[in-house]
Amino acid sequence: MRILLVRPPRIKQAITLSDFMFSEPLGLEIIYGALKEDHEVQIFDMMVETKSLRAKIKEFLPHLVGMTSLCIDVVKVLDLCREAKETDSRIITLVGGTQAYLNPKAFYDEGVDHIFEYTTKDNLKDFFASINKGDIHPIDGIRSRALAYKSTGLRGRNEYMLPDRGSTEKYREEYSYFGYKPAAIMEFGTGCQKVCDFCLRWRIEGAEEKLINLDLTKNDLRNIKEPTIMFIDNDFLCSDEKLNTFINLVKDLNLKKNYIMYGSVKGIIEYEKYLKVLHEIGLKALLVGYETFNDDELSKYHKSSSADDNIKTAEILRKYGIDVWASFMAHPDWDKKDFKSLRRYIKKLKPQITTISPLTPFPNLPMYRTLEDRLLYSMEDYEKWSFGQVMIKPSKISLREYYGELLKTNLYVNIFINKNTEMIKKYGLKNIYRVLKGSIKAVKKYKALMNE
Ligand code: B12
Repeated sequence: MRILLVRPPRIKQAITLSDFMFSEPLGLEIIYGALKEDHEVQIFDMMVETKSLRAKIKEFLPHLVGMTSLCIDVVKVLDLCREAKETDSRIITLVGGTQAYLNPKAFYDEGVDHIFEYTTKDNLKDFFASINKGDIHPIDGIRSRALAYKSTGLRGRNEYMLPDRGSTEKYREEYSYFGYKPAAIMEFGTGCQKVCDFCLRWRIEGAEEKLINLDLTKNDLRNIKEPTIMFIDNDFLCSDEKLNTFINLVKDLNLKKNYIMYGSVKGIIEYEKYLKVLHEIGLKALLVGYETFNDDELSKYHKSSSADDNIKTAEILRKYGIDVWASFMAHPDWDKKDFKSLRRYIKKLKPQITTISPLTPFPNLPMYRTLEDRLLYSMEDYEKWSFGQVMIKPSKISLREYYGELLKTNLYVNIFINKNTEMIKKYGLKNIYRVLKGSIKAVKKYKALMNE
């Protein structure tokens, strides 16, 4: 069979990182790797492509079109599935990805034949056997239109299989991670035991931290040509076993690369003893969720760290020369004084990059129920659920003032606190220009929202 795997384009009106950076479609590379033996497969990355899906279908003539999805992509994915069928009515359409896992119902639509709620080697095999026979029957993890999208009832998780990095060869120069371009992404271990209340990520992968099969990881590391790897693991600093395995692997394979990882405050404090060697072997930056300056909020969010732990973490990372890309969440009950306290707090922490997003109670989270009556948009306004747009009505200041404070704080901390000359030296003028250009787009979107 000829199979076209598609990543939808940037949603221009949504507030997203992709205004200045986007990385490879790892999920599609995994699917490509799993199918390439038996099928003719291509990836069509619409984050990079300028051609339309229609034109690509006319050229490649696929039997099957598979789309990946994130929360903000729903409307676009449905449009593209319909476009595929309009171009050739025989095409079978599939949808997978994070949004299909978290909210498969969003894709119940006449344009979508099968929804992969989760994907494994086994359900892919069963699926293609059933398609070949023309016999659609219930398969774990798959909801089919012909069966009224009914699930078999068995819950499961996505399987990390070996991605085929060559499948995106022609796009790879475009993939970046903040100041690093080109950059690859990969996963070393799944799950997160921290189970923070606001976080979707452990809900996707589970609360148990597990290493991915070491042979698979070795193979994957050998295949990556880019000088920078961003590890998407929820918290890389989570066990002695994981850290020792990683350090030994990098040394054994004699890898000389830059690494970027997510690290929790708790993990950085607990596993400080590894930071010196991690830095020596290439760790350049940790993405740290400090979240807030306020201990009450940290405890309500079920964070296992305090505002003082955040300060301690910043000092530790400074000592080892590891950059901090910090993230914070603005609570909808904040007033101007709270934003001021946050700015003062960030001045103490001095991260190299800071993002401040409004707290987003995604519909799967327990906090959704408690904030539901203050929602500014409905669950079906998919493009708004970007984690960048204010979703809950602020209680102390107007929405306009709230956006104003978010904008002011983001600009203040990134222009005045971050050392911009140091950034140019680290990432080069071209990368700083790219990030700056994207940030200006984001500022414009915020300004438009202020005036809505
Ligand atoms: C890497 C990453 C990115 C990358 C690339 C994502 C991509 N796939 O294109 C970049 C940096 C571009 C990115 C951007 C954003 N991201 Co992001 N990102 C992640 C991260 C850290 C890992 C995702 C990943 O690669 N997982 C590993 C792969 C292997 O899993 P997967 O894609 O689900 O694929 C598996 C299956 O789903 C299946 N599959 C996938 N596609 C398909 C298709 C078919 C046909 C089939 C059969 C199967 C299949 O195959 C794989 C089997 O293992 C997650 C957090 C996390 N740990 O999940 C957040 C996450 C997915 N991102 C999120 C968000 C919100 C965003 C942004 C909107 C943030 C923003 N405001 O900028 C933007 C949107 C970008 C855009 N479209 O404009 C949310 C999504 C929430 C949701 N409900 O969808 C997450 C969960 C983080 C969070 N906030 O909790 N992101």
